[in-house]
Amino acid sequence: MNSSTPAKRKIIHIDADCFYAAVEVRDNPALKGKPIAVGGSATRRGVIATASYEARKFGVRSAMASATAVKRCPQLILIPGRMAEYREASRQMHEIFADYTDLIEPLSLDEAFLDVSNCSRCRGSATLIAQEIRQRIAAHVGITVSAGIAPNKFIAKVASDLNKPDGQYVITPEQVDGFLETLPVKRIWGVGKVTAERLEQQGIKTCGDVRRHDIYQFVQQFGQFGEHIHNLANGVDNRPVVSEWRRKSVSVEHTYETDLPDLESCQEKIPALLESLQKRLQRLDEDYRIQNCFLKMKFFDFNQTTIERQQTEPSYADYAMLCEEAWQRGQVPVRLLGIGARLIDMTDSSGQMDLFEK
Ligand code: TTP
Ligand code: MG
Repeated sequence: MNSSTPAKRKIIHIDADCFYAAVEVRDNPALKGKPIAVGGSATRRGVIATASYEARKFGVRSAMASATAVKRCPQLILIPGRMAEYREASRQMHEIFADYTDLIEPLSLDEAFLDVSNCSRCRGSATLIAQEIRQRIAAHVGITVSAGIAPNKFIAKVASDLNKPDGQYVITPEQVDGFLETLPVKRIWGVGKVTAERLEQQGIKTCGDVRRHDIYQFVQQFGQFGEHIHNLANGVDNRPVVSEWRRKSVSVEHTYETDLPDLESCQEKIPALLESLQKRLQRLDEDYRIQNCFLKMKFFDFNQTTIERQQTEPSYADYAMLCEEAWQRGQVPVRLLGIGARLIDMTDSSGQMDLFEK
């Protein structure tokens, strides 16, 4: 067996169960037990954000076109989202997390890593802490969450899926080797279909198989990513829980009900997009600076293009110009437009170096 022992940290990964749908059921108990989904309208090119477990039985999935979802499940109750409510539920969850640790790394509204290595509550037992957090969320937020408890982030994240919904799964440091032995290699972050197929051709299906191969073989084949795969398969994941997440960009986009036929009709949409982008930019703290502006254009055939240019104070004129450039690349009707700003974080010393070097 490999000699690398995982660091003895206690990481909890929390993930709410069908989050948006759960908030909807909480606020309207008549929906309980029914196939529901939160998403855009089926007649307006809407997309499913999430579905209740009852709807999932019919094959309704996140990111699926709402029209397809309704075909699969004709009795589906489709509900438009209420982001403010989801944000509030997320904030309440975080308030509970903060009673146990400062080291909280959100991955999305309903998902976060907690490093509870130094938490003395629940006699310092991460298993009991997770249980208590889940009970408190159920009682005070009114939704269920699942948890994975493990010595590192990778394993905690995999584990939180294993007893979903409303469950938790613990992998102690002693159980790590046995757990990884049969874990499919595609459960490793970043290992997609292509990499998984390449590995399978070499007889490598599980993390256990990875461990029986030399790390140098992986580095040779996949570079730094190969080293990453080999490390994770060996239970070595020293990535800390980073409590302050900083963003790299802000953007807004819109899919239009009917395709925009020409450049003028695209440019007409920019003021409204710019208004919502500016609202988002205003919410950023003062340590952010804009470095670039960009525009994304998706054509009716789903081909898409993104154009970016240096600009610290992007205006309508900048986006209109990017729009013209993007349009020239396709010159066919447009279904989606997005605009955004690339950011620099002034509190990040590497970002400042970049600025001075330019
Ligand atoms: P997830 O945690 O991926 O999904 P979930 O909480 O709905 O279900 P699960 O029980 O499997 O964890 O995403 C959290 C929320 O993010 C989800 O409720 C809706 C939103 N979301 C989207 O809007 N689009 C997407 O494609 C996905 C995956 C999620
Ligand atoms: Mg979830």
